Amino acid sequence: MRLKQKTRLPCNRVFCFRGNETIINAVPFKKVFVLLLVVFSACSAPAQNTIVVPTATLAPATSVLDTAATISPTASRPTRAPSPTFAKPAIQTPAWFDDVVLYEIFPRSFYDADGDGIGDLQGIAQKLDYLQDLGVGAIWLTPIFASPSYHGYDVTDYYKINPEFGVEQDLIDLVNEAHQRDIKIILDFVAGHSSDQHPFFKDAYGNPNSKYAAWYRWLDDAHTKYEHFGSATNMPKWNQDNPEVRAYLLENAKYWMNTAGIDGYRLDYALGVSHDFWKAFRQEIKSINADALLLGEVWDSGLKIKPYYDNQFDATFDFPVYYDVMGSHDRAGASALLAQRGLNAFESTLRAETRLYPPGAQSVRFLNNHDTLRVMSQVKTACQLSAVECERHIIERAKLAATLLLTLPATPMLYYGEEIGMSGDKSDGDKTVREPMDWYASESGAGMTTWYRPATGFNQPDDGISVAEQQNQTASLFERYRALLALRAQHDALRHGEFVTIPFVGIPAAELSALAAYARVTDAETILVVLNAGDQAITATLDLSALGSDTITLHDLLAANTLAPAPAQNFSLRLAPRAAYVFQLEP
Ligand SMILES: [Ca+2]
Ligand SMILES: [Ca+2]
Repeated sequence: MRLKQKTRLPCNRVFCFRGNETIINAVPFKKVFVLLLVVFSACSAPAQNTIVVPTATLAPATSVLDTAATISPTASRPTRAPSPTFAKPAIQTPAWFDDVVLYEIFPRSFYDADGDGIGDLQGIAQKLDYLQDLGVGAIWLTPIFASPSYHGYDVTDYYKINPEFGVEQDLIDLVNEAHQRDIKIILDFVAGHSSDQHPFFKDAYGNPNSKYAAWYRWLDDAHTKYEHFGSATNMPKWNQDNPEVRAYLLENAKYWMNTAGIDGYRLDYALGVSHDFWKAFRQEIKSINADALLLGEVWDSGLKIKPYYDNQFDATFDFPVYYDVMGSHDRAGASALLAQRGLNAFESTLRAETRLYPPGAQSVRFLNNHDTLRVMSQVKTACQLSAVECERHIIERAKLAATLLLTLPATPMLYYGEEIGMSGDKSDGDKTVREPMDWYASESGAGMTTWYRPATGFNQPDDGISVAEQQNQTASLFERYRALLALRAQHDALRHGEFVTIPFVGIPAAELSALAAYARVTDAETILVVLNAGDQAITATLDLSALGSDTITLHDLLAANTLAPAPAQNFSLRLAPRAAYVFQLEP
């Protein structure tokens, strides 16, 4: 089979696009999200084609764990025209981060090694095999330093591991054991504020003569009123204009790089710290390890995120696409995954980001984190069917969400427990999205954390939501996640491929809003992803002519079956409700 010559549009390491130029140019980057201070998180259709083709009926996607290995290598293909050059200079970012799946751990809730009910660093080390088996390549730990709070975003000693989590050697051991499995570890760094229990703040409070008086930002002469993070008076802001403060924070960040060999930092509430500080931060960290990752939390629009790629961060979290998909971080029922508004809004946002960000800029794709509703709580809908049927629908939609997460450009991130469908809706504060990782059907056993077990909690025994109940169950959400991570690892196109929008043909707008289709394309292979978030099965016709062949044969990577060849320009697919398909084009 010979491919047609393909044209390439601008692309950087993270995002590359081809497709309908009209769509590209008509959609400005429109979304500006107001940063809501979350207290503790410091935190078209082408012309109707009259060719009639047989409809390929898809078998339900069931298991994939054993399918990817049977895929035959793709034949070599003609080389395409080279990419155009760019006026924007590329930034140097750690290549390893393009190839991993990141996993966020809230240490207190993950795994308890010493039986006190509180998750700890030794516990995380004991579950590295679990994470490796899942396919995780990098771990972000939320704050592990001394702090009076359960979440740790208010630090009292940047040089001391929270004794509840362990000691310095535990972190060194964890990093070493992770590295033996080729897993990276990044720590959360809170540069914007300290705890009001930090000894420097205690010394400076109400004491203008304190050695540390100029370390914080006072609002009165008596030094009793001060700037703080959001409404959290227990989080006084550092005065980073003071060179001593800057040196103190930078020395500390370097300390953990040198002492524990960590692989970089997630920079908390980056908006609260000056660009100048972050530039100095980058210089210091990269001087120790040029391959270290600097991942900034810039909870804002693409326009606000852009400046942080100027000699500051390698990567940022993709909040714009997050909001396209999930709708709201603190309100259920707003997600495009519920088919109530256009599912494919993320496509124009991805294009806008490509235009905005410099080549090489990295992003993190995510559906939830410790500050947001859990994705499982976002995909629940009012359901009039039997409890069993309703549950099945929710899990199908969670699998759809997972497929989107793991097939789009950028580095995907899972929030612990997402892979088993833990719920959490912030209805009773942030703790509700930080419940103990549910390892066992009974919710008790080695390593289960117990620090937060309210009667109203989402975790319940024998509800099907636990690692033990889902591991090796081919239809489970956990096994779908594991399969998708494996696909991403095995298929370079899913990690590095161009993003190509695939148009639907002749579908009414009302039905179109529940659908999305896109391809990930390298010279060696093409992966096609088709999503139906609606509650109705639909026969959809796609125009696959952008993929370069006149006739297309698709191999369903999740269901392990091959569809009959059909004309590219008018490819008909029967899509089940709440279903996601990942196809490889047969060469
Ligand atoms: Ca413990
Ligand atoms: Ca459970």
